[in-house]
Amino acid sequence: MFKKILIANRAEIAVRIIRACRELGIESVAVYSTADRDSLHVRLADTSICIGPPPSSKSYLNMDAIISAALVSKCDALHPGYGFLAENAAFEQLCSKNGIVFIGPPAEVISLSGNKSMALEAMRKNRIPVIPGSDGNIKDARHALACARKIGYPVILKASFGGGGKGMRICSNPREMESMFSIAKSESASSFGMAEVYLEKYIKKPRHIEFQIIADNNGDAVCAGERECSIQRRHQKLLEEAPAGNLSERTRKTIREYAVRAANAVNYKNLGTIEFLVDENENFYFIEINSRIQVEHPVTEVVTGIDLIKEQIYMAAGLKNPYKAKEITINGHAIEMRINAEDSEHNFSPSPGKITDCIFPLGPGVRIDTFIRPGFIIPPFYDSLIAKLIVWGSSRQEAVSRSLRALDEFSIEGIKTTIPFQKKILSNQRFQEGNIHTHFIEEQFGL
Ligand code: MV4
Repeated sequence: MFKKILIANRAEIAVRIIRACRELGIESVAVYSTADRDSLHVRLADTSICIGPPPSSKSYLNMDAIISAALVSKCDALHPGYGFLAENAAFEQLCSKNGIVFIGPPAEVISLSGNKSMALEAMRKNRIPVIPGSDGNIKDARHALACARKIGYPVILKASFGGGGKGMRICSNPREMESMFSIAKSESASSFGMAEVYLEKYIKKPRHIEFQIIADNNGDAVCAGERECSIQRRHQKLLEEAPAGNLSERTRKTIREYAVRAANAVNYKNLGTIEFLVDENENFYFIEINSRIQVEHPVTEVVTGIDLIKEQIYMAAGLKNPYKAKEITINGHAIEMRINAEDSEHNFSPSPGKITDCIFPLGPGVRIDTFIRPGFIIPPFYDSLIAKLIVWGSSRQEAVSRSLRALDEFSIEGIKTTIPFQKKILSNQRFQEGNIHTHFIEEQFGL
């Protein structure tokens, strides 16, 4: 087992990983930018090393500084968390070249997961349901028009190296395709450095359900249940749940089997997520693989009792997948509410600054993953997530009522947050009935 792990991240996920290391008796090394000098992960780690000034490019994305910190502190492994370098194949290779175990999938899996059209090709070959679409990247506007005519409008253009909704353009007819195609290519080139785009039939109002994979270095993969991730605003997840509601047991079981097949198709190792879209008739389609631990991993932890960060460390250390032998059971229902430093009553504008006071909800079934405390100053340089409120109930109904109770107790003074908006979501009748899809926020709140 590893003796010392460097956590190449910040904020709540860095705290989360340090806690797992502490419980496993593994020394933790935090890295931080000068803006995070006073952050909780720096305090909790056994050692901490400043890797640069606030801009991510000069700190949390600075591969050389991070590798140097790992070598100087004699770390034998590195956990990338999510975001930053978590899905950077070159960084995984740099870790391996320096004798540092990257706690995540190998470079070839990260690369394939990042190339959406290649990943789709691998799924087609393994007879995993994908959305009808172009066979690989679109060559030119004529090719796009021919594909769209064959599939039938509406269609969606997607950046092959995109993800998270970036570089997506919906076309409802040939005229729109003419203009959208060149826009999609230039957006893809400017956002991702690669202009390749592919095309799919556009699924109206789908649900976005992702399936958790645990795989050992032998490639033995299991599915640890699924998460409903449809409550999004402009492709930013706001609230996630486990298990996905309103899904027949037959469909749930079938997609879980396909998720394992998808992981095996790319020889997946460590933990990752297989994303599916599910339409109103429970037709389901693979859309992409996320080769990292997700922000919303706690809802899976709470309903399965599995510590997913520890599992990442075990799998990276070469242990056998224990869940091949023992059944993973799902107990109850969990909801995660993302608390962002954004003013949800004024167009979600960023609201960094000093937290003059904060009171966290507690009591049965309540978990908070955060790095904030009274007097802490939220820096303006990084993403706005400041806390995750994770609530467990014996049923979805209990999880909803307990979430509303917890949100009423949750107070953060000095900055604006998304707490008021989370209360609106949880109080919404359609939400409480479980009648949700990816356009729920748009439809119910006009956002
Ligand atoms: C789609 C889709 C509908 N049809 N593909 C969004 C990001 C990435 N994970 C895949 N996504 C989608 N792909 C087809 N063919 C719907 C989504 C989608 C979505 C689209 C618009 C607004 C919000 C969305 C939230 C989740 C998924």
